[in-house]
Amino acid sequence: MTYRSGFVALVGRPNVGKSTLLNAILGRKIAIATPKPQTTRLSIRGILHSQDAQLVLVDTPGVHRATNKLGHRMVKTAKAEARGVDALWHIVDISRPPREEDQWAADMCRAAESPTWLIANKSDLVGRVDERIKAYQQISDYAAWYPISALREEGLERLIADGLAALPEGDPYFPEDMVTDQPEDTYVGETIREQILMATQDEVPHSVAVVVDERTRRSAEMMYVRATIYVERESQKAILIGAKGRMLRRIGENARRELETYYGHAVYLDVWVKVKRHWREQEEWLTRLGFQAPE
Ligand SMILES: Nc1nc2c(ncn2[C@@H]2O[C@H](COP(=O)(O)OP(=O)(O)OP(=O)(O)O)[C@@H](O)[C@H]2O)c(=O)[nH]1
Ligand SMILES: [Mg+2]
Repeated sequence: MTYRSGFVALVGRPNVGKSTLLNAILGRKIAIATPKPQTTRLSIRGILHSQDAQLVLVDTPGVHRATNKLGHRMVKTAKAEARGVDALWHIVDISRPPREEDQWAADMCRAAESPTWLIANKSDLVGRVDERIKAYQQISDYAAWYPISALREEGLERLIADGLAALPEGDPYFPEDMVTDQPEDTYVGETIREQILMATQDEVPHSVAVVVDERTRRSAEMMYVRATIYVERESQKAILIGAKGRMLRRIGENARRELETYYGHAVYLDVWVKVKRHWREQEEWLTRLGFQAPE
C-alpha cells in the first residue's frame, strides 16, 4: 500500500473562512473563527488521518495591509507558512468579487511556487458560482478549483479526497492520535479571545491579547484556569469589564462553557483585564505574547 503525507497551507485574505474550513475538515474545533477580520494571529496545524494518508493543514493569518507590528508579524507568518508546503489552497469568499487583498494572497501563493488550488468558499451565499470563479481565475493560475461551503460542509468530500490523492508518497509526520500542534494554553487563551471578539466592536477586538497565566487540574473533575486579557487603553478595559462587571462576566461564562465542552468536565475560569499600552507596536511584547513570525 502506498502511504501519502504532506502539508497544505490555507492562505487568503481575512474573513474568507480559512479557520472554519480547517475545523470542518477535521470535524473538530481547534481554530477560532469569528465574523471579525484578522481573527487568526498564529498559524495552527491540524492533522487529518486517513487509512493511507496524512494531510497536515496549516491555517494562517489573513493577508492584509498591516498597520502595526502585530499585523506585520501576522502577514509574515502567512508568507513563511506558504513556503515549502506540498500544496497551497487559496481560500476566497466567492460571494464577493476579488479585491486587492485577494490579489496579494494569490501573489503570495505564486511566489511560494507550490501547486495552488482555488477554494471558492461561501458558495452557499451565491447563485452564480461559476461566474464568480471566472473572476477569481483572472488573478492567478490555479491548478484546480473547488466551490465549497465550509460552514455548511458542502463540497468538502471531493476536496479532501483530491487533497489526499495529490500528496506525495511518504511517511506520516505526526503520530496517529495527534490532531493539532497547538499548545493547550494557546487553545484556552484563544477560546477566551473568541468570546471577546464576539462580544465587542470597533477597535476593541484588535487590541486584545489573552495570556493563560495558570492552568491547574484541581481534581479529576475540575480544571482551574487563570488568564489575563491585555488591552491597549483604559477605555477598552472599561468596555471589557462593562457596567457592574457584566461584560466580563458574560465573556467568562461563554468561554467557560466552551472549555467545559472541550474538557468534558467543570472549569473554573478566573479572568483579569490589564492595560498594556500599545502592545501591538512593541517587539518585545509581541514576542512574549508568542507572536514570533517564523523565519
Ligand atoms: N455563509 C458562510 N459563511 C462562512 C463560510 N465559511 C466561513 N464563514 C463565516 O465567515 C466568517 C469568517 O470565518 P473564519 O473562518 O474566521 O475566516 P478566516 O479566513 O479564518 O479569517 P481570519 O482568521 O481573520 O483570516 C465567520 O463568521 C464564518 O462563520 C461559508 O462557507 N459560508
Ligand atoms: Mg482564521
